[in-house]
Amino acid sequence: MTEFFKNVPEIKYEGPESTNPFAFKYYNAEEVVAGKKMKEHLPFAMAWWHNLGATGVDMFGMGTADKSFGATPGTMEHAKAKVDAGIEFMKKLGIEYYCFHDVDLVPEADDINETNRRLDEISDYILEKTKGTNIKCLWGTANMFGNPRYMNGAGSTSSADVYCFAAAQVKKALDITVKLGGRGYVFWGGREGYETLLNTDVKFEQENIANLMRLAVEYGRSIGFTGDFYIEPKPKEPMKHQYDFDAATAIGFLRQYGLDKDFKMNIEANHATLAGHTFEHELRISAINGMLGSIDANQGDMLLGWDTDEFPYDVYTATNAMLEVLRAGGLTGGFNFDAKNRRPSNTPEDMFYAFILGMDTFALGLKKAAAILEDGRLEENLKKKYESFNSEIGQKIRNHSASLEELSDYACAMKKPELPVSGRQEYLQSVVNSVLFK
Ligand code: XUL
Ligand code: CO
Repeated sequence: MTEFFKNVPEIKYEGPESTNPFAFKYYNAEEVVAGKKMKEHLPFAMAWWHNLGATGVDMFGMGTADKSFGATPGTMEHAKAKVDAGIEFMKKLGIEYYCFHDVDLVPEADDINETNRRLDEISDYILEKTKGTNIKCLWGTANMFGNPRYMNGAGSTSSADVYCFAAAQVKKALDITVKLGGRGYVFWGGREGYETLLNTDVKFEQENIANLMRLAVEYGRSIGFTGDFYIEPKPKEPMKHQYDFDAATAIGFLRQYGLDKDFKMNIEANHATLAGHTFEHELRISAINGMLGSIDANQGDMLLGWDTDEFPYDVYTATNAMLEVLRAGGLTGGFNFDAKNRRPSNTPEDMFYAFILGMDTFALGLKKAAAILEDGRLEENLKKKYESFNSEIGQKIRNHSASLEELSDYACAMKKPELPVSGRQEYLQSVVNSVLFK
């Protein structure tokens, strides 16, 4: 069998002192942190589209990376070479999951029946090639934003015919996800939004999107899909205004249309920052609503207003994110590197450096978040901050047994309250630093 990454050995853990570029410095799959193995805390996934597909094409120029894997792009031979290369890549890194869009797996044909046939063929091939390994699908999805037919959206399209094509793609992508053992199914509404209200019926479009999701749930459950459906919120790009702006918006939408029992959030770090939030904010909002499902692990650039999909290297952010994940008791999904190499990092070796960086960053984040929880000063401060709600009147507020008049009488009898306790933000930030750089 062809070896695609001949210059790259199996990547092993060598510890922080190692200077070997092909070694993990922090990710040690079997090491137990906060009661679980690192690999159980961090089910990492490879995004088929970026890792096996993205060549660095941008608005100003052609690709710089060769992702042909010895075959002609646009052919089934190439689709199969991608499977072979992808499996070798995952094995060398010890990654057990992958995520895909339907058209990442095969070139789309003019006739949807032929595309579906190709999907059957490639999914058979993937099953055959992953047999006897631990490699399986984390989540699948349908690309309902690339083809020109989706210029007005998929669930939100103005064309009933296009809506049926979206339904057909969702149906097939669900079939393939189930066949490949996927834990989840994602809806990222790339074109589900609008450019101008002058030509848009927002209510009509949102009802149609919800209906498509409801049909997907009904069909998925009927073919034995027991995993979670996910919405991946994003505020903008490609549309000026996307309906799934952020976690709070998407959760409200799911509740409004009765989809909240089947759906959770797939939170992407770069989407969070585009919405003007931190990554950890989006994780917290999802978690407190019981909807923290999966993570698209990447990083944006605060100086750029678009989705740069960088590999995560910011240990502060990863630590804050892992604090949220640990407090929530983990994910039902995993950590999908929806990230790509920078255009000038164009060699096969760079693909590995990128994953080593991302995996080590989250491993460090996990270790540091566990150490912060163990240290206890943050949790202790939190308890102290809300301590006044343990008083008699505080208890009544918490169990909703006091009326507005009673609270008012209490305040009037007091004449003037003391100031709340200090937030101690700077102290807490120095606590975090002292744990991080111990
Ligand atoms: C786009 C994005 C997608 C989704 C899957 O910004 O994140 O790749 O993750 O459609
Ligand atoms: Co994503």
